[in-house]
Amino acid sequence: MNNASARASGRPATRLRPRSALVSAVVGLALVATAVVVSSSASAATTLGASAAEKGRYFGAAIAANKLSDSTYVGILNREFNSVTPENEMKIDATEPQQNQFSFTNADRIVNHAISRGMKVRGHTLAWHSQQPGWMQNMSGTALRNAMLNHVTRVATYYRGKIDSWDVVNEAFADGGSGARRDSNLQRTGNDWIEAAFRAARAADPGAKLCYNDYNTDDWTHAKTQAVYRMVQDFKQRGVPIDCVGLQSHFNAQSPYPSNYRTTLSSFAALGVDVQITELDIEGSGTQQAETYRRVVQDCLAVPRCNGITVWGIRDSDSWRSYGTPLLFDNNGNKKQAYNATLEALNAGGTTPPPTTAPPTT
Ligand code: G2I
Repeated sequence: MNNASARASGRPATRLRPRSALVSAVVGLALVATAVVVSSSASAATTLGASAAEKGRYFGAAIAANKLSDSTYVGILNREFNSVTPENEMKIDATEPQQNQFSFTNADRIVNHAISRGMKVRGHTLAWHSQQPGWMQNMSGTALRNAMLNHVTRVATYYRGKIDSWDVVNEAFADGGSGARRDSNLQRTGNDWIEAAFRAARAADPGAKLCYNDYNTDDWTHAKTQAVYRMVQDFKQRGVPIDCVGLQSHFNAQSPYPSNYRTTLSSFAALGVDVQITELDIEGSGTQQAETYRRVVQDCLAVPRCNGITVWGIRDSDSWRSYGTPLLFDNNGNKKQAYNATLEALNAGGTTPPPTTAPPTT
C-alpha cells in the first residue's frame, strides 16, 4: 500500500521523507485531485445492484437453480444483482409435489446463494391457479381451501425471516374488460380466498412484505388494473394485511409499455403499499428497447414507494421469451444497449428515495 492509499483507507501511512515545500505542495494538489476523481466516480455506480442500492432500492433477477453451476451466469448474477426471485423453484408444484410432502432442495439452493451474498429474496409464489401439483388440481371446496392455507402456512413458515417480499397470490384477475376475478379452482372456493391467503402468510412470517402480483396491470386505464387497485384499496380499508403490489411488466408489441405507467405506480403507492416491478422484460432490440428500459427505471425512481425492479432472467437465452431477446445481457453474457440505458437511468435518478420502510403492522 502506498501513502495515498493508506491515507484514503484511514490506516497510518509510513513516515514521509523530508521534502521541499514545492514538492509537498505538488503532492498535496495531486492528492486533492485524486480525491475529487474518486468521489465523482464513486457516485456513478458501475453495477445495477450498487446503483439501485444508492437510491434505497434493489435490482434483482429471476434465477434458476439448475444454472447455478454456469460460471458466466453466476458471474453476472453476483456482480450485478442484489435481489433474486426463484423463477420456478418456489411454485406449488415444486414445493409440495405430494400433499403434505414438502420439497425445498432447489429453492434452498437459490435462497442460500442469495443470503450468503447479502442479496434479498422475493418469494414466488404461494397461491396461484397455475403450476399446481396434480393432487391440488383435482381438489375443490373446503378441502382445497384448507390445502391452500396449509401450503401458504408451511412454506412461509419454512422460509420465515429469509424472504424480503412474498408474492402471496399471483394472477387472480381475468384479462379483458370485465374487471372480474379469474375463474379457477381457488376462486371457486369463495371470493375471500385471496385475503385468507394473505392472513395466513402474515401469521406465518410477520416480517416479510406481502405482495399481490399480476400481469397486464401496467396500463392505468385497463379494467384489470382498476380491479386490482380496488381490491388493494378494500384490503387496506378493512385491515387485510397487504404491503406491496407487484407489476410483472412483460412488455412486447401486443402489451407495450404504457405512457401512463408512472401514474399506475404512483396510484398504487398512494394506497399505502410498496410497488415492485417484479418480472420486467421488454421484447425488442437496440435503441427502442434501451429507451423503454430507461423509461421504466425513470418511472420507478420517480415514485418513492417503487422500491425495487426485478428482470425476468439474466441473458436473453435464459428468458421464457428468448425469441424476443427481452433482457439486459446477450446470449454470451455481454451487456446490451438496454443494460447501459438501465444503468444510466439508475445513476441519473435518486431525487425521490423511498421512505424508510417500517415493518409490516397489520
Ligand atoms: O410466464 C412468465 C411468468 C408470468 N408470471 C408468473 C411467472 O411464474 C411466469 O414464469 C414462467 C417461467 O419463466 C417459466 O420457466 O412460468 C412458467 C410456468 O410456470 C415457467 O415455465 C415452466 C414450463 O412451463 C415447464 O414446462 C417447465 O418444467 O418452466 C418449468 C421449469 O423449467
